[in-house]
Amino acid sequence: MKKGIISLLLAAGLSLPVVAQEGYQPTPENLKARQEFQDNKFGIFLHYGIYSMMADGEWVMNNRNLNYEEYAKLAGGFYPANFNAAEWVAAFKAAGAKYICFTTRHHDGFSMFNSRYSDFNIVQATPFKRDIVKELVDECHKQGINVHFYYSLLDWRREDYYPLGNSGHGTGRTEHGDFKTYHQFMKDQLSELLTNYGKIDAIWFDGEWDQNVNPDFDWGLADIYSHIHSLQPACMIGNNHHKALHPGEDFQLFERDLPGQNTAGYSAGQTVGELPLETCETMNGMWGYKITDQNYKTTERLIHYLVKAAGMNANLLMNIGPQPDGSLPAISVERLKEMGDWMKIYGETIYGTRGGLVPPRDWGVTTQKGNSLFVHILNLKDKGLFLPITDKKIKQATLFKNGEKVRFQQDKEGVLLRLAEVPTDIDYVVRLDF
Ligand code: FHN
Repeated sequence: MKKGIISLLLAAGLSLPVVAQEGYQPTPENLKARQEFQDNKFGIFLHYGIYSMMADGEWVMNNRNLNYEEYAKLAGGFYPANFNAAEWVAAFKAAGAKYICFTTRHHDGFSMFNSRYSDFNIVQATPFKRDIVKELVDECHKQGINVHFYYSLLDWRREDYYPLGNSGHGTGRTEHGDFKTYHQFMKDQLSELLTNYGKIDAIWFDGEWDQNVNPDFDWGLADIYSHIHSLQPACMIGNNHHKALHPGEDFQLFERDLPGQNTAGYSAGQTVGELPLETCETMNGMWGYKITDQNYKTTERLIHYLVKAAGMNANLLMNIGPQPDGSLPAISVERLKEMGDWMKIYGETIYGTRGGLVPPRDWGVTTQKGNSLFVHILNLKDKGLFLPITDKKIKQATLFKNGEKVRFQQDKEGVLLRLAEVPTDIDYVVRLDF
């Protein structure tokens, strides 16, 4: 539903005059964080909130026009008895993920952390009373996984999120307000998130597109971005606005598409920039838990997505929607394990690499590290593969999984790999050393 609205706006060429952090000079710590981020390649996205109890995705409040006062009553029954941060993080780590991105506050306005600035939060408004964000971050720090915070710019509940944008018209709030107080509220909450939880590696904004209907709307992002960078200079900023980068951002986001593609309709106005790239995708079809959505992608498809992202110089942020009781869906845990088994063997061809010198093709992609090029063959019906490598002399070619030599011929037009078999592995990786 929302996808349709966004696509329409993009097609109509509507966009906002966004003034972001002009003249932003990243600190050395921030530049280092960007490199580490690119090296990490694989993160887990988590959409978890009181909407999870409705089991119909994170847009349920908007989609069913739920009155904000009635919706708030969900909080009174939110008691995810099986939430166990240590188990979650261990499962992500076992998958080979190097960071998580957690929804600290989604469009419904509910804060999954303790906040002085809104009592509509997990500690004050639920019988659970535990700060899930704190437990999760502590565990990530303990188990050595980086932490990104998702933070919604748009809000379906507050009056001072005004003027209204595309969404949240049926939630019953009064339609007036002073955006200045909302802006200050976001800054205050970001101060909490960046001072109460130790090192946070990124803030991941979402919802800017909601105001595409109000062409003169100013989000005041320059102020927000410099606020974040002043609190934690290394903390990166990404914003899922589906457009080219704004000044002050440290990485570029893509939704349900690899950089340069636009099959999902979100990336029409988005050129691929120079900064680190990340693409997010769901493991089934929905971000927040949806009881009827058991349409989980196969492990092979998920691995292919990760590999293709790496070959296009991007990270994959793969989403899971935890269940109302706080546990992860069993199928997602199974997928995580299978991805982890694959990463244990092939991680070297993904982590720390950059998109390889041979551009992505239908047969697959290449990744590169130092003097090695990893040829990821994902879809080839023949025993031969031609690579247009003209400026590097190949010293040897080996099959990554067992080190066996791969025959090849190189001339001035490129390299012909002569494989011993038609590849059938999930990812048949040939390593070329220069
Ligand atoms: O509206 C959100 C949606 O609920 C989800 O959070 C995704 C994740 O990329 N972002 C928005 C849609 O673009």
